[in-house]
Amino acid sequence: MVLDRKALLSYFIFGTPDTKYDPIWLLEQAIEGGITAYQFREKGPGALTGEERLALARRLRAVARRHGVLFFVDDDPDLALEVEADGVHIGQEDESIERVRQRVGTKLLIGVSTTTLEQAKRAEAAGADYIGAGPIFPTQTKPGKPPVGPEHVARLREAGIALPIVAIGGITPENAEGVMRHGADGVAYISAVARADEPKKAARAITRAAEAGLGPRGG
Ligand code: 3NM
Repeated sequence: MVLDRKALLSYFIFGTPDTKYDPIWLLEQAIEGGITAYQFREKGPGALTGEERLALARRLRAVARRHGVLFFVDDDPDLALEVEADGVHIGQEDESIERVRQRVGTKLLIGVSTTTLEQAKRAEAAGADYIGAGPIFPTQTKPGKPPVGPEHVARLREAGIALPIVAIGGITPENAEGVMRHGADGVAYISAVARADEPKKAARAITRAAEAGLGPRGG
């Protein structure tokens, strides 16, 4: 499928370990708040496995489809194919982009997590459809990696990276607009919505901030 980069504007990610809420309710709330993409990332202590994981992925996929929200699966091309996701997202430690592309062909979009310019260049050359860039700010959700700061996004653009860039790591309604102004196509976030007291409100705030930072772009 062809990726419209506008669909990456407000990219919510979560799995059951990231939230106290019912996952179906949470995704519906976030969609009402205006998110444009969702990634199923069932990772960490207490994460579902096997049939339970597959069943939840199917239910969330159906919700996303009903509302025209892009649906990605983290780190599992087979599951992504099984539930007919729009795409699969892979990290630097996961299978190579080339191998994943061989497996999924053009059925699925491929997103790749990157921290450095070199990784971004490699992802672009290998045929990724978008890159995640981060962690932009300090984050508890994926500890251990020093943040690269919002200027990193501008550096990627200055270096000629043309792929859609989704900024991730410590994104909040307060900082999303500024990150977008550095040249990102979207912001991706877990805690800001999955752990919010009012997820719909949080999703709305972060989406509006991202829109404000997108501004009138050429092309
Ligand atoms: N990937 P929060 S940072 C899943 O830098 C993930 O590639 C990152 O969670 C990267 O919005 C991150 O709670 C965690 O900070 C994002």
